[in-house]
Amino acid sequence: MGNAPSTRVQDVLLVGCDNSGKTSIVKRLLGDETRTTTPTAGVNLKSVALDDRTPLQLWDVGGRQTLRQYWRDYARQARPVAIIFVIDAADPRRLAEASTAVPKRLNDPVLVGVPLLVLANKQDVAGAIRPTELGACRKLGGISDRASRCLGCSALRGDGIVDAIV
Ligand code: G3D
Repeated sequence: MGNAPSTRVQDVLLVGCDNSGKTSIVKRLLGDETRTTTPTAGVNLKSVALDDRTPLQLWDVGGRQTLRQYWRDYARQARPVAIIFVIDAADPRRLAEASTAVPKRLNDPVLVGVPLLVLANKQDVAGAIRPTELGACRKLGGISDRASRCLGCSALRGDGIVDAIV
């Protein structure tokens, strides 16, 4: 997400459907090994320093349908430097849902041009959609208005998360 050292905390917004693994990813980044998660009701704010560079504040926002209307409010509070869009790659049925729910909320003025990292989570599951199959994010609602990368990870195994973010 950039190489310039900074002491200012940088805010990162984590979005995606419920059950995609957002909270598990945050736990991995925090070094929390517990497997259990509870659905995020509003937003969980967590600070994490992955290396000696910029500390990040992660905004893990609830992904349930009824909560998505609030993403815009959190985005306006966070003014994020990056957005992480988490996909449950093991559940192709919800890809369509994710690909409409997230892109339409990226249009907010405070999110214009903010770089997007798409994490195709649950790569440990046999048959999970590979990041390359997501067509460099083009299947995800035709997002083409910003820099974006699409990478695979597994919050369960801890693979691919830190590398994707630093
Ligand atoms: P959310 O915050 O996006 O709603 P969670 O998602 O982090 O709460 O995860 C939802 C469920 O997916 C959890 O299972 C969690 O353990 C599981 N999960 C998260 N990441 C992975 C992964 O990489 N691989 C696999 N196989 N499962 C994962 P439960 O059973 O607690 O609902």
